[in-house]
Parts: sequence; structure tokens; C-alpha cells
Amino acid sequence: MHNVEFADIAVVGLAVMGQNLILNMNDHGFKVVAFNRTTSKVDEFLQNNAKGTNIVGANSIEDMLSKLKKPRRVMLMVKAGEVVDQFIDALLPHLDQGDIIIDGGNSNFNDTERRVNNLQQKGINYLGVGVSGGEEGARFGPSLMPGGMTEAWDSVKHIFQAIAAKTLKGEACCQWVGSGGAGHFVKMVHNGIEYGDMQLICEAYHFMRQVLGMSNRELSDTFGRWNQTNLNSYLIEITANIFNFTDEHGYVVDRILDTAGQKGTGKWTAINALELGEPVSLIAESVFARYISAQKSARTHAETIYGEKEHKTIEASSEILHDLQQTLLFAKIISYTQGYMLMQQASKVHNWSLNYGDIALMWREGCIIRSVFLEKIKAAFDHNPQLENLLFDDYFKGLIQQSLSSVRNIAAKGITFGIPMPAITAAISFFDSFTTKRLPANLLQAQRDYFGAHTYEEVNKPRGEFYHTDWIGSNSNVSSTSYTD
Ligand code: 2AM
Repeated sequence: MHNVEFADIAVVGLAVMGQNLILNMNDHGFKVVAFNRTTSKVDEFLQNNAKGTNIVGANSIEDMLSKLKKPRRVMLMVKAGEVVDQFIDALLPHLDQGDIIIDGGNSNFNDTERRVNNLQQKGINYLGVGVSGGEEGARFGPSLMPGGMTEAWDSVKHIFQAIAAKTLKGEACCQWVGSGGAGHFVKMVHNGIEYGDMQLICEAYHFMRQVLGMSNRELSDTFGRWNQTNLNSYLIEITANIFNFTDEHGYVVDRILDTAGQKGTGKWTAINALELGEPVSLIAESVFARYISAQKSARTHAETIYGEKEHKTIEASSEILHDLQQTLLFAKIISYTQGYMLMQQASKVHNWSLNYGDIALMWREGCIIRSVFLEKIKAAFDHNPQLENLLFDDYFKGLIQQSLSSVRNIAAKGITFGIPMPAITAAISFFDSFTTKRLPANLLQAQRDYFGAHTYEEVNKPRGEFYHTDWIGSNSNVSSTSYTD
């Protein structure tokens, strides 16, 4: 039998993402075998969306594997968690050395790291690929963030780069991320940044609605205009569309309950930041903002206790709208700065050698955070691959300097008028901390040394020398010593 009759890749899991990826692969000339736990979905797929294509179905794992070229490539598009382990276990007895399992689900990078290590010992190649872009992306060009066993990348690269989104220059938004769980890690950070971008837009909206008294039409126009600036991005674009969207009952956005859901990847980013000791405050605040939004009944009760805020309306002048636009830009720079700090630290800890310019390139198109802004991040890391911090890049320095007074104005007004702006204020606080040589942590260290003898270093002594003061010696009248932390 000729090899050409065998399929290039199998995809397990025919939910929306799986189906769309298969159709995308088929469009690019790859022969795909489709399989699903509930096999009736395979037939349904072949008779409907996949009708008239080159896609073939399988009714069992054995059947699926028998239809594949070697090395076999099996991509899992199933529910993250145990289901992935179950499928790996079911596949293993039928695989040969060098075959490749690819997990394209929303897996936690720690799970991917574990699976890579386990399968490496068994001679099976494993890749964890972050897939972003929703249904539309999966169908016509997602952002793909592949990581795992480096040896396996060459065997799948042509497929993934063909189906991925492309930049205007034709670069694929799919580059090798790194070993182990690096692909899913970068996808996780992508989602965290997505939380931040969305929260920032919501805070601007809250300000514009409550303080500036803008109508949906004006909001739509303003976001539409901002989309023509360096804020140009998918999220700003859909925001403009949302404020313009009506049905027979009026504006849909106005009748949507203000309680946000989540699937957990923003939370993972914040947890990881805490674990790695990186100050990713803007994403963390964005996760908390969703949590507080979910506490609708407590908030409703609290408002009855403390009273509805009286929002002073100030004119939606071009100056204040300019300040808001600059605030979004500033906070976005801070959010990405923090996200990159997290990736840089994770790369060190896990030995991933992440390529930061390529990461910006992967996010440039296809995914939810796609924006022109990412081109500038790519340029910054292309210019200096060793760039220690995005804020040290000249281009971003210029933008920060140009927007700083606007942010201070908006943050101050937001606080004065009672508009919650957890992400915007986190951004300016981070900036002010990060750009301050001497913080008040000397007092903090004194307190720690006072109650717990935790010691401190001194300003004019070499780092690494630790001192202790007997704060509660004979001259002190403080006697509480029962608490140490
Ligand atoms: P199903 O169609 O048989 O439910 C997204 O939910 C994908 O994950 C679907 O293809 C779904 O298969 C699969 N999936 C979810 N839970 C599963 C499980 N416990 N075992 C196998 N596949 C599962």
C-alpha cells in the first residue's frame, strides 16, 4: 500500500475546537482522521461539516491508528485534566517508539510537564500546544504555542505552521516555544494577559459611562476611533461592535448581568506569579475583579448599606478621552511588562530558553489578544533579545513618558468619583514602585526584625550581610512578643 493513502494526523475530540481544527487542516491539504469517545459524533461530523472533504473517520483507537502514516501523530482536543491522561493510557499500548501525541487542549502546564517526562521514558514523543483564537481561529488560523519534546517539533511543524494565523508579512503565528510545559505555560500567560486587557477596557467603560455620561453610541464611536490608534486590537474592535449591537429589545450589553465567569487560566497565571515571586498585579487584580463581580447579592446589599454612588458627570471632552486612551495604553504596557517578567522568570526556573520576540509574534494574529501593540514588543526583543524588562526599551519608555500625566489624572478622578479601577490603579502603583529606587521596605524589614528577629541588610554594607537589632531591649516599653511571621 502506498503511504499517500495514510492520513497525516488524527484528531481526537470532536467538540467545536476539534472539528474546526480538522477542517482547517483539511483546507491546507492534510489528510485527517477524526475520532471521538462518543463515536456517533464521528458519523455526524462526516455527514455534516466534513461532508465532501478528505477527512476520514475512525470508530476505535485501533482503527484510528491503523489509518495513520508513521510516525503517527495523534492530537487530543479533549477536556483538560484526567481525560487527557486516560487517552494517553489508552493510546500507549498501540503506539510505537517515535509516535507523537499532541495535546491541544487547555491543559495546565504542570500536567504537560509531567506527561512529557513520563512519555519521554517510554520513547513516545509528547507535545503540549496552546491553541488560542476560539472557534473562528481554530477554523481559519489560530495562534498556536507548541512546546514539549523538541525532537517532535520537526515532524509536526509543517502542519501547525500551515494552519496557524499569519502576520501581514506572512510569518506563522506558531513558533517553537520550548521544552516541557512551555507551550501551555505561554498559553496560560496569554490568557492572563487577556484577562487584564479585558478588565482595563471595562474600567475605561465604567468611567466613560458613569463619570462622562456617555451613551452606547458614543462609546462605540470612541472605541472605534481608538481602534485606529496604537490601541488597535481585536478586543477594542469587538468592544466597539458590542456597544453598537441591538436586537428587538434594545442594546444587548445593557441587559447582561454584571457577573463574570471564568475557566481558570487567569487564576493559574496569578497563582504561578505568586509562586515564582513575580509582581503580576494587574492580571491578579483582573481575576479578583471577576470574583467580586460574581458576588452580586453581597454587592447589592452593600450598596443599600452605603448608598448608591453619586456620579458627578463631567463633560466627555476630547482632553479627557485622550487621557483615557493614554491610560489604556499605559496600563497595557504595564500588564505586558508584568506578563513578560513572569515568563522570563519561568524560563529561568524551568530552563525553557523562551524566545520573547517569537511569543509576541505568535500573539500578533489569530488569538484574542492580537494587536498592533504586539508588533512593538516583538521589535523590542528583536532589537535586544537580552532585554531585561520591557520598560527599559526606548520605544516603550517614550510611550510611558507621554502617557504618565494622563494616567495620574484618570486614576485620581476614578478614585474621587468612586469608580473602581483595580487594574488601572494597579498599573500606576506598579510603575511607581518599580521606578522608585528607595521603597519603604526598610521599615518593613525593621518591623520583621522587631517582632521576629528576621534580620535585615544595610544600605552601606555588602549585600548578603545580615544584621539584627535588639529592638525590645531595656529601653523599650513594647511587650507583645507572641506573634511571629
Ligand atoms: P464526547 O463527545 O464523547 O463527550 C470536549 O468535551 C471533548 O472531550 C469531547 O470530544 C468529549 O467527548 C471529550 N470528553 C469529555 N469527557 C470525556 C471523558 N471522560 N472521556 C473521554 N472523552 C471525553
